[in-house]
Amino acid sequence: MKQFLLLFTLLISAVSIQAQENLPTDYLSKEFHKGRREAFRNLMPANSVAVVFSYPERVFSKDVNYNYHQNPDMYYLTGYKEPDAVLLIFKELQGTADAYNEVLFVRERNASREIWTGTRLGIEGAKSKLGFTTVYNGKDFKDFAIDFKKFDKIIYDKTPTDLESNQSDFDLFGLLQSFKTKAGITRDDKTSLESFTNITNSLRQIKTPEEMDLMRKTVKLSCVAHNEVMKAVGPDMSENEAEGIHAYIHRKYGAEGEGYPPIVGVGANGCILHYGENNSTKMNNQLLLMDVGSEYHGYSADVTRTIPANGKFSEEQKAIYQLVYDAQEEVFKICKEGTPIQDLNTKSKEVIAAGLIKLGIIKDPKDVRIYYPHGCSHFLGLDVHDKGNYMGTLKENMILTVEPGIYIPANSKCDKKWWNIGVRIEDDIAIKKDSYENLSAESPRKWEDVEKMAAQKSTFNEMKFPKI
Ligand SMILES: [Mn+2]
Repeated sequence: MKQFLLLFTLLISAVSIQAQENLPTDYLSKEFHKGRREAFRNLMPANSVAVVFSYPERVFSKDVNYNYHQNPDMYYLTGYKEPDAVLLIFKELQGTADAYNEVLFVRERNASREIWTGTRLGIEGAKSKLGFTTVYNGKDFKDFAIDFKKFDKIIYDKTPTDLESNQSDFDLFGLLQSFKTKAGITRDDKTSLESFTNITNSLRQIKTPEEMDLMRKTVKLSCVAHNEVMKAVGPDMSENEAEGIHAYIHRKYGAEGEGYPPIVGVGANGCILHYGENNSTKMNNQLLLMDVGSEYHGYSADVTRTIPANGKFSEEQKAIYQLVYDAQEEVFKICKEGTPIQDLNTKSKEVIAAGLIKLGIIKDPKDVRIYYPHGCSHFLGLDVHDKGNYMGTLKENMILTVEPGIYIPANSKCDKKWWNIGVRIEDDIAIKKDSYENLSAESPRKWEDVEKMAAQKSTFNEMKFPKI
């Protein structure tokens, strides 16, 4: 038995050593996360504590979970990527002997579980890799000596209400229960939730230089993917194959995956805003709308390109495409520090309304919302629809999308020559003092340039796979 245990231990240490090899070298540093906690603390009111939980694990089917995705706020403030964790940030130093102003409770190491689900960071890892000094296992949270009631404010985010305990009182369900019991919370306090939202909005809407590097990378490799797909698509390709090429290129360049479920739709499908089935087996001569962005070290790109599947825009497709392009160009002109964020949407609606009237598709500018029902811009970062204050003005180092669109489904009240044309062009913009930088400029937007890119030879068309 002893020998078995020894072998078992050796096996586990071999597994954990191996798992640490050949990791990416450009993850956010522990200094970054520490700096974000400092910035968060600076915005907290006197005598307050903030409580941040990991996101729950979610079921894909029966006993199989979705790939785990951390709560972006937890990742931003700690770099911790595992479930069942809670972070406490204190405005003032706590305790006397070993005073602390932050505590992280992590998943306990567990050799037999780690064989199944991978190496856990544990207390030591959270200290050495994430730079925390005060770290405990989740199971210690319940009895952790903290009197939440002594604080003037407890700052926390909305928590999930549909969890069931799956093992013990130190999974997320248990951590939440302990928190609410210790803090005497029976109903969420609105001002606590608002404080959390306000602080994380104001931090996450401005990107630090480290975040800017990751954003450039995720947007750039998404553009490379769009360009390769433009070259590869043809009337006989399926939506799903086009999505697969995007995914392949994202991963080839180091992305973890996609920042949101990819939208790859031809013709009528391109007119469905959050189309996700991507199951049309052929594209024929329709327009292909692709809203696909990678996630790189937590940061999401959000790029949309619309291309003719056969490589050439028809006159009607071109007219709609050009109008969307013009709207985007007009919005770019006001992308600089000081512009009210709502103006981006207003400007894009104005241009598209005037254009649709000119083409005879609508008569009343108010009807623009029939064919352009969504907003023009959102913040972009750890979330594809990132946190930020939408009622404020543009500030340096914000990153937003500019994404006007026109969608004319079949049976719309206009000439049927326009039916089933759906166009969106979406770029990711970094705001500067007097201007902007288009991070997604590498993928063509002008219709002439799109046709040129589509006419290029594709590596993917040269590849030979067995017939099945
Ligand atoms: Mn978007």
